[in-house]
Amino acid sequence: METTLIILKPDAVQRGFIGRIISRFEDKGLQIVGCKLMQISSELAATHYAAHKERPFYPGLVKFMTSSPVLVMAVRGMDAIAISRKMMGATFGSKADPGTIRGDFGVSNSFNLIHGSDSPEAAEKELGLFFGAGEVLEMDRAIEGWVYDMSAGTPE
Ligand code: IDP
Ligand code: MG
Repeated sequence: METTLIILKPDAVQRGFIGRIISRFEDKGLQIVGCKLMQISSELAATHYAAHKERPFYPGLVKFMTSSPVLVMAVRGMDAIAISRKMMGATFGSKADPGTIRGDFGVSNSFNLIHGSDSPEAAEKELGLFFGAGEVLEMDRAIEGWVYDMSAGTPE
């Protein structure tokens, strides 16, 4: 099982898409194991997006991400990282396929609604940045055996 960091960016929160976007993850069978509304500080935005520091869009990105509260989620499931990235769609709203979150809810290339970790290493690091001890929970789901085929003992 993988756990990934999802951020519903300020545009998603302001536009009232929290419920609809969370529903997509729940509908897919992924499990929400951490969730909170928070205001990202400039320091946290800088650390989170350090890889983009030299890019021309970086100052605008930090300004955007700190402009209004975000909803951060820890999302768990088999292949949760790749599945979430597919559900998000391509980076630019103008290019993202219909059926994806970015493709269905936006047209902007910078206000693109959602962040998702892009690798297991990034997920571990980013979950540590946004969640404190005890904020990502271990919890059994009663429906687990219907979300996954558990007949061989492991999720399939
Ligand atoms: P990702 O969010 O799909 O992983 P990245 O390339 O990691 O995309 O970029 C991080 C974020 O920076 C994007 O989600 C978007 O908000 C912003 N961004 C990326 N490229 C551009 C650009 O060319 N113009 C404006 N904003 C951009
Ligand atoms: Mg990225």
